[in-house]
Amino acid sequence: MATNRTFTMLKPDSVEKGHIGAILEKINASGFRIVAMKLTQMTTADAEEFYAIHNERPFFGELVEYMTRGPIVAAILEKENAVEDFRTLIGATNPADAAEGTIRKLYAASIGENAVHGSDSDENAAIEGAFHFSGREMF
Ligand code: IDP
Ligand code: MG
Repeated sequence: MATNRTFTMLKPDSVEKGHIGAILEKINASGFRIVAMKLTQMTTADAEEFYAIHNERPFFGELVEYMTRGPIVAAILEKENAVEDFRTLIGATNPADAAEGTIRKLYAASIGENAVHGSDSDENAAIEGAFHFSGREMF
């Protein structure tokens, strides 16, 4: 059953470039309610666990390095059809392939440094949300 929730991270490049406000504005304007949110920094162990599914990929080391180099904004978002609609809002993994007006088209530099994360299923949204937040931090 769809939970109507998804999980996102505004990745270190978005925080470094001062894009937090603009990206959150776009998320709110697209009808998502913020259920939980915090500025935090992932440790190497955190990033290795969060992205464990990619640990055999050639870019894994680069990905862990990137995701731990500075703070991120982690958030749980709520909207009808949240997972799919948020993936549409962020655009393709590679910003070169992302549709006009999507967050990655607007703010991502490359396939590696691509500004935002969005969960790819309801199941992963629940796992990823629970990775970053306790029940008491959700509204
Ligand atoms: P997604 O974030 O659009 O779901 P995934 O394929 O799940 O994309 O990859 C997770 C993250 O790993 C991407 O968002 C990106 O930061 C990084 N990544 C994916 N493919 C590459 C690549 O070919 N080179 C470098 N980094 C990559
Ligand atoms: Mg993914």
